[in-house]
Amino acid sequence: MASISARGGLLVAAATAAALLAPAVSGAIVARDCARPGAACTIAETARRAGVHFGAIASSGQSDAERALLAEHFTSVTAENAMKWGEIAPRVGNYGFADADEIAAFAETNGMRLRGHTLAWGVMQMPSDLASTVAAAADPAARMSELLGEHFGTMVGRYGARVAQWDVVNEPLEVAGTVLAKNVFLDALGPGYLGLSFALARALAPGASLYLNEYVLSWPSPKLAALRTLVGDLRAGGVPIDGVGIQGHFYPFFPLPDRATMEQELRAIADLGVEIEITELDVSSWHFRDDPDPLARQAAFFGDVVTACMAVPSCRGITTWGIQDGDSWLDHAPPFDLAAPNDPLLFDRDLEPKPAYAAVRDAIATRAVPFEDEAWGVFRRVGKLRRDGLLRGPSVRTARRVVRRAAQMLRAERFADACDRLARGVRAANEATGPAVAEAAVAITALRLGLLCDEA
Ligand code: 9MR
Repeated sequence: MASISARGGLLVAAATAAALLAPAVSGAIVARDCARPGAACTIAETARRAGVHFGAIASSGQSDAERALLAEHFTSVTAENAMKWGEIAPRVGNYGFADADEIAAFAETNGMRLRGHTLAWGVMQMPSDLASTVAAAADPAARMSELLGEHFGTMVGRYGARVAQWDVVNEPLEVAGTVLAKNVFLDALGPGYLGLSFALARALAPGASLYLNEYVLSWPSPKLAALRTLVGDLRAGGVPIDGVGIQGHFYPFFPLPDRATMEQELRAIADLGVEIEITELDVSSWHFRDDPDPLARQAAFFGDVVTACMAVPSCRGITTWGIQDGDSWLDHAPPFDLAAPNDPLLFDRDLEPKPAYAAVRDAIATRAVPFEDEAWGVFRRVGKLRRDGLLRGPSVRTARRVVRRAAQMLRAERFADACDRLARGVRAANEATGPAVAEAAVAITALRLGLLCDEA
């Protein structure tokens, strides 16, 4: 069912403004319907149309060409390392912001969402003197709370205006276990470090989405049940967890789950009432090493992961943990380096899209509403407004007729013709009378905006 409400307030506001003007009919319409499988759209274009995010990581070592791919094909950025506590402050309080600043500026310049990764990760990449500083304090728990508060305050103070989503806590559970991982925060504060971290983040970043990010969840396992219990209990206790990040590293040497299983797992977490994202997706080619067409198999698996996410309404985004195969952590981290080259990403070493790219794009497209369906929705809406007596006059008939014609044009991929009809539809709606004139004009204008009718 078509809906323009999903497009968000900004677009509707823009449509309202545009509806006041008589729309110009453009001669050079380039719109493609990204909701169609096989459309000539980038992943980023398709993701925007589907209302989801598709991201990748940024690091200071990336080339200009890699950054160009990031900006063109992705909608969201996560700093691979630069925002981790020990990377940005190798010693407690000793901050060097250059790399994180650069990545935040890159995201902003390119209109991309920024995920903040990560505020509290107690296992790796911490300031080298964090544990000793806390241990030396007269009251280690108080000192750790204070340091967490200072660190969160520093990070949210500097990046909060740009970070839409924070991985507040990363990997709180043991690798494949059901208990909290032993770490510097648990040592000092006990399990209460989780509640404290989210409460701090909420107070500092009231508008951001707060995530708990966890790994080794992609297979049915007791860890998944433990995560559900953990998140459920924390939320029941008032801890402000908005979302759960499922990392989605499909390492070599571990079996791959099937699509139905992945979907079940995502639903099991979404059923807690949280939003979810797949935050660190990569798929080692090791899995397909004996296949006659490894790239096709890898593409099919990527498609399955993304399809599973798209099938679960609370699954709002996906981030791949890298851009191109030549730059993946898997090739350097034991034991996964034994499978190098893992080639786990969407672009190859020549920065060309792999078959997985199109598989991902088409899977995302399943959540986008085709323009044609949207046009039929507008057609029905205008009809209802007329029946309800809210839209009156002879031009209503014209508006309905041209919108119906536009829907037919869209089915035939005659975008310029559809834009032309929709422009007439806006004019006709504006010539009607009754309290719903603006609503009808906005609905038709919103469709024109989605189609990029006025862009060359
Ligand atoms: O990709 C990151 C790699 O460069 C670092 O050496 C590594 C150190 O821990 O962290 C990698 O990113 C991890 C992420 O921050 C959290 N989930 C697991 C990721 C892969 O190890």
